[in-house]
Amino acid sequence: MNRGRARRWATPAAVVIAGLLALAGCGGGGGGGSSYKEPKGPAQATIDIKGGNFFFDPKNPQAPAGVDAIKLESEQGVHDLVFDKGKLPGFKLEASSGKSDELRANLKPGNYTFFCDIPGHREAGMEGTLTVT
Ligand SMILES: [Cu+2]
Repeated sequence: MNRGRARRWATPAAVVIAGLLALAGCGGGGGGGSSYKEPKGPAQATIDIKGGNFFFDPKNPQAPAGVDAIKLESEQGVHDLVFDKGKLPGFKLEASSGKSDELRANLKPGNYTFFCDIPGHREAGMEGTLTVT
């Protein structure tokens, strides 16, 4: 009668597996953190945006649809660049004076509102719209 014994072993194993699955499920769920995944492939164009106190230049850049590089260069002060309304979640460029930051993004046709999310900067004028065609 080894069957009864085998059953007894099977139960704890199933519990452990179920527990592992539950853990994996918890950890995998997206919390909208700072992880941004760049698309594969080379950028077909680079969108150069300068930031300063308190402006973006150009304020309304244009770009072709597809994979583009977006570059933020700070002329003065520390600034960042994020997109509004859930577009490109996790995307964030940050640059201090004289430095630059760059990431690739897969852009679809449409308007992308971007801004500097350092408190007060957007209100002071650090906001723009990227038009993708
Ligand atoms: Cu700023």
